[in-house]
Amino acid sequence: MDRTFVMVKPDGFARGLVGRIVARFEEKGFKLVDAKVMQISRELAERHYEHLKAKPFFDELVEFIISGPVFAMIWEGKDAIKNARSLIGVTNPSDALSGTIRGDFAIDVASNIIHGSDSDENADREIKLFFQ
Ligand code: IDP
Ligand code: MG
Repeated sequence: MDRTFVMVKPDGFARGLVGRIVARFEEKGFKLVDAKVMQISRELAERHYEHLKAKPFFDELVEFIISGPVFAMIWEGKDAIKNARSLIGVTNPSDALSGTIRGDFAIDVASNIIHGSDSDENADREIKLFFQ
C-alpha cells in the first residue's frame, strides 16, 4: 500500500475544518497511519517548500505555513498520492471542482487549506521530514 503526507494548513485548522477533512479521507477508503497537531518551525517550512524557493510567493508561503498550528497526517491506500490529490483538488481553489476539498472550502490560492504530496519521492521525503 502507498502512503502519502497530507496536512491541514493553518487556515483550515483555525477554521475548524480538521474533522471534516479527516472524514473525507476516511469515506474515500484511506487508512489513517499517523497524525498530529504541530507548529512548523521556519527551518522545517523552508525545507518542506525548498522546490519553490525561486517563486515570488515563497516568503509569503513560509510566513503563512508557520503562522499557526497545522494538522499533519499520513494516509495509506491504493495509489495514495493520486487519490489524495483528487480528493484535495487543484492548487487554485478558483479552478478546483466542487466536491473537492479546495473546491468546497477555499477561495484563495495563498490560503488553500490543505497540502498533499505530489509524487512518491516527495511523499517519502515529507513523511520523514514531519514524522521522524
Ligand atoms: P500544491 O499545494 O497544489 O501541490 P504547489 O505548486 O506545490 O501546489 O504550491 C505549494 C503551495 O504554494 C500551494 O498549495 C499554495 O498554497 C501556494 N501557492 C501556489 N501558487 C501560489 C501563488 O501564485 N500565490 C500564492 N501562493 C501560491
Ligand atoms: Mg505541491
